[in-house]
Amino acid sequence: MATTGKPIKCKAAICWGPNQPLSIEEIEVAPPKCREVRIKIVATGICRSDDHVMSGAISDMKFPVILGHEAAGIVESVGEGVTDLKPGDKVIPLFVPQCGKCRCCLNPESNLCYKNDIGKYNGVLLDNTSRFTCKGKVIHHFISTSTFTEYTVVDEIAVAKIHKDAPLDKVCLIGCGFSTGYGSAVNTGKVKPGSTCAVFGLGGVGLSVVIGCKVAGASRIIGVDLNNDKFAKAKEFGATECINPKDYKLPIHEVLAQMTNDGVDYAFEVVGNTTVMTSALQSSHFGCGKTVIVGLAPSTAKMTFDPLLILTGRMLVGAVFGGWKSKDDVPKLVCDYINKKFEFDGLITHNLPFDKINEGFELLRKGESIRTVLMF
Ligand code: CND
Ligand code: ZN
Ligand code: ZN
Repeated sequence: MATTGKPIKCKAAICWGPNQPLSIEEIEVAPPKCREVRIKIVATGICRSDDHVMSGAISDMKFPVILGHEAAGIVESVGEGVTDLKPGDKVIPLFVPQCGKCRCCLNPESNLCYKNDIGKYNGVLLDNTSRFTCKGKVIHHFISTSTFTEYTVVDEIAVAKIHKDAPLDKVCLIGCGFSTGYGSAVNTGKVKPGSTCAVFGLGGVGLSVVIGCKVAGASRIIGVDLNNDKFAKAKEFGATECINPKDYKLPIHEVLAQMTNDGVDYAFEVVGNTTVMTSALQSSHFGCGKTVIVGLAPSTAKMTFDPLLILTGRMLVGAVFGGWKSKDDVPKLVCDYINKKFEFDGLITHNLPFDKINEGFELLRKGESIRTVLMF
């Protein structure tokens, strides 16, 4: 390609600091170094985790930063030593990398590769530097991905090659929302056929939990949300009932206990609120109920609960990216989507041109969108 080995000037949305809109700027993207890949992003989704950073909920974030972690694109060029990718390949960036060598990568039960940047937020690639500059300033990367830009650079272990027929404007959701929710049900929760599930929070990730519970054969899937507008879509995706805590005087875990003969088999927290996490735990059945934390709480929040809840046999688990081993599993999820094992196009309620990114965040904050996919 004409651009190989040279810096690329392109548009990106910069987050200069918390509590301000993103600003569309011209940036310079350096060529990929050894074992790195430069990608032209084609479509990127807006996830609540990006909004958490913008709202200042993640206190150790480094600014300025290019956010975005749910996307699909095409390889523009590769650095030295990259053998599994070439220019023109369709790819999905991975916010949980897979190095294949660390303790977690070698453990079949774990997917949180040591090379991840979640919770550390160093905001750099593995060589400890950034490939982005704007107005003479270095701009940080975000959780190994940074997709709110026309071009990004990622480490080879943080990008997966996908099927050449994959529609990028849809499968971008496999980069986070869909896979995180779906995997939380089928991998982390290991939902069993005939079971009863409760899903707290019916956004893009929560609805993907609903899809996972349904594929796993759950017989009851109860959606819980403060916004009644989310219920129609939840039922389309497989929720058998939906309830709004505002409609009840009783605490929601007592309502669920009455509905389910003392509690659900699986409860999923997909809001990012520690009070809701405790409610989810309380809604699960003693002796056998399992609660899965999917939501990202503010960095200073603490969850409190009576340990007797655990002593009496409830399980509390959690995972990032639905427990998937990203580099291995993302290509398979894309094939499963192409082969119609599941359907999630309905999660995309809005498409906007990239320049309207702030409008996309407003739609999410007002509860009007599920997923907005930005197109370049
Ligand atoms: P989104 O904001 O679309 O959905 C959250 C839903 O929760 C909305 O429908 C709200 O109305 C609802 N809600 C808010 N408060 C309550 C409450 N008290 N009780 C019940 N429902 C409530 O968010 P999303 O679907 O994009 O993301 C959901 C969470 O998942 C969020 O915390 C995000 O940061 C997290 C997440 C986790 C991971 C991971 O790897 N584990 C990856 N991406 C996002
Ligand atoms: Zn996400
Ligand atoms: Zn690893």
